[in-house]
Amino acid sequence: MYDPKLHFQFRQLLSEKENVKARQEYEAFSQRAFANLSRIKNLFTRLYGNQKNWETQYWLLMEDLIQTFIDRPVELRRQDMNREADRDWYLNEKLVGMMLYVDRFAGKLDDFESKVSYIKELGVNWIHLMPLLKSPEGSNDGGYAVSDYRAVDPKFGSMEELRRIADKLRGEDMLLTLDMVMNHTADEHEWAQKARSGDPYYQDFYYFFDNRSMPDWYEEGMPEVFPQSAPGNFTHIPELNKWVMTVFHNYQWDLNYRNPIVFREMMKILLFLANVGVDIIRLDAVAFTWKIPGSTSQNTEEAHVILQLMKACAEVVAPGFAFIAEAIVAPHEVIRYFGEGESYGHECEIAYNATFMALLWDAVASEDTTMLRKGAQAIPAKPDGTTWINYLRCHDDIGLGFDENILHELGKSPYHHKKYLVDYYSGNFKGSMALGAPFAFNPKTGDARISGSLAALAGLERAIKDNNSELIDLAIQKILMLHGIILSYGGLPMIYYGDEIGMGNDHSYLDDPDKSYDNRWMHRPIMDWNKADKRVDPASPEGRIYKGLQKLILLRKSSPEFADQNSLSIEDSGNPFVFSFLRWNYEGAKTLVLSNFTSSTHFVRTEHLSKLGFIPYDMRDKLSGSAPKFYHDLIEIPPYGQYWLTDKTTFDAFQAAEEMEALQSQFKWGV
Ligand code: OTU
Repeated sequence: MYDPKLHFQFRQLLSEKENVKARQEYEAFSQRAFANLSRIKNLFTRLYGNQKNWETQYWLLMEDLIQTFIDRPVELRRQDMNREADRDWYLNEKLVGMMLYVDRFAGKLDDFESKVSYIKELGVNWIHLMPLLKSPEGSNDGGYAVSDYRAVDPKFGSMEELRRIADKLRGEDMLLTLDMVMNHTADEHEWAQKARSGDPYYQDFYYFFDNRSMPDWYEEGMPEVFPQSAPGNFTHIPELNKWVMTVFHNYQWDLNYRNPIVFREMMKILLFLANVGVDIIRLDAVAFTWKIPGSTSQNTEEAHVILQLMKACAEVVAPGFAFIAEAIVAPHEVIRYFGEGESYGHECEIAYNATFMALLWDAVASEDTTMLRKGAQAIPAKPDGTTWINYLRCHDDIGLGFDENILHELGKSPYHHKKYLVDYYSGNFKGSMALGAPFAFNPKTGDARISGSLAALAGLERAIKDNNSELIDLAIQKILMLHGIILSYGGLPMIYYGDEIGMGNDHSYLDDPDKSYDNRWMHRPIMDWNKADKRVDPASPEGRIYKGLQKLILLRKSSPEFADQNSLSIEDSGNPFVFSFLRWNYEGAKTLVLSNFTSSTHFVRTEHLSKLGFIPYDMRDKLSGSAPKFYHDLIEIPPYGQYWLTDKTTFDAFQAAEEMEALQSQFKWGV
């Protein structure tokens, strides 16, 4: 809707600041603003329209947008204009991510710079640096408790160094992701300290209560995130004799987004990070940002409006800046983070496919893909132009919230099945080779999640300890097969650092009182560079995984049908041990991915391929470069084996692309 007064006032604000030298960029900025102003106003009034000061706050927000645009470096403004014209920049098959902790992976930011070549050698071109903004010295939840959003923690280096790395990555056509911890600050943040010293202005930045009556009401509906290490959702502040809301740890104070000043402050920080040169921001704990007493206080309508408003503002200032929703919630809830109604496709462009990740682990433990197939098929369709992050492991635990209807249908009891998975991955089940551990056991609900590195959960760590070469082979196959899935499935693959060389659990956290209460640290290893050096030895487990993964990445990048055009169909292979899905693009390329989830050989009828329009005996497997193995009218898939099957035309184009890709993957910086 066109609102003449709104446009007039915005023009006024802008003209006071306008810099004639960048006329073209300002023109583009105003056009984007005019296209979005009424939506921004509408979203803002939905959250704050009932407050006395809403109009003042609204105009201050407009000024913030103009100021952050003025502050936006010119290269980024130009990049915005290109990206706006081509939204494919975050959807394409060339993108492969890795997430890592700067300190645990390399040391300081400087040291990290010298390790970028290692990452790039693998084929990764998108890096998620785990939290590195200033955070308290003791417990800080791996940096997810921020005390200053505008400073890099000195233990990593400086903001200047971060900016330099962002520039260098851009020069290498690599993308950068950082976290925006938007639900809470550290109790050492300036706002929290002022609140603690009694300042009511800053107490209003958080959820403060004089007694237990409101907190008790909230508690009725709110689950506990860390029932063992941080029970309850409130913390008593003795010097004030007040209660403050702390959904995560007691040192992470939940921000009160009912206060429009909090929204504005966080919006400015978000755009500040965009201006540092972050391409894709991971918005942490987005499901939690708006609390309603008596409810779970997750996935509230207002939590979505906050994101939609943030997106609308970012679309004006920095349209080449994408959002990842970190919402580890049920599929029908996750899907809402891509935007609904008038904001359809305009909330977060990217979300973690946590359900798919957990289903993969379910299939590994069960040696059966029925649940995986049904569960993945039940994930609702998402808007065009949005995409998933597909991953196997990350710094968090694996949650096991499966669709109970599907479990029932398969004759499984949700309670017993979850218990089976936790026991299996903790190595407490006969025949299990896993070395993980239960995380966040809640005696009240019987709920638990799983910790452990990929190599620990997949049985590699144990097989190496036992020096069992047959089991080592199987575990490596399994690890590559799983990576082959996230690299070909619809979305963006995100590799977890250390997994590329099969790093096992790291128990050193137990000696650190600021970490020992949280066993997620077991799968946040300190990188072992001697182990990484073995990647050049093709006979070592490290070499087999690294080389295998490197090849999978190269082949993904040469397969345009793996770009996410909402072009994924999960099929029934006719064999419960074999997971099957079809990928295609609108230029006619298509690939069928078949994966054997068991330690024995399995077969799929050629009929499965012909039904999908393929001519079975003409098909080629991209992974081996040859035809698949036939046995009469069956295709044979070895233990934990995988095929990327395609027709001859797609295959020929693919081989040409592969050569090109191999040529292009050279590293420029540092020369
Ligand atoms: C996120 O976690 C982070 O990934 C965790 O590392 C942090 O501890 C947490 O936020 C607090 O900042 O909020 O939307 O282990 O899956 O807490 C889900 C549980 C989150 C995590 C969950 C998650």
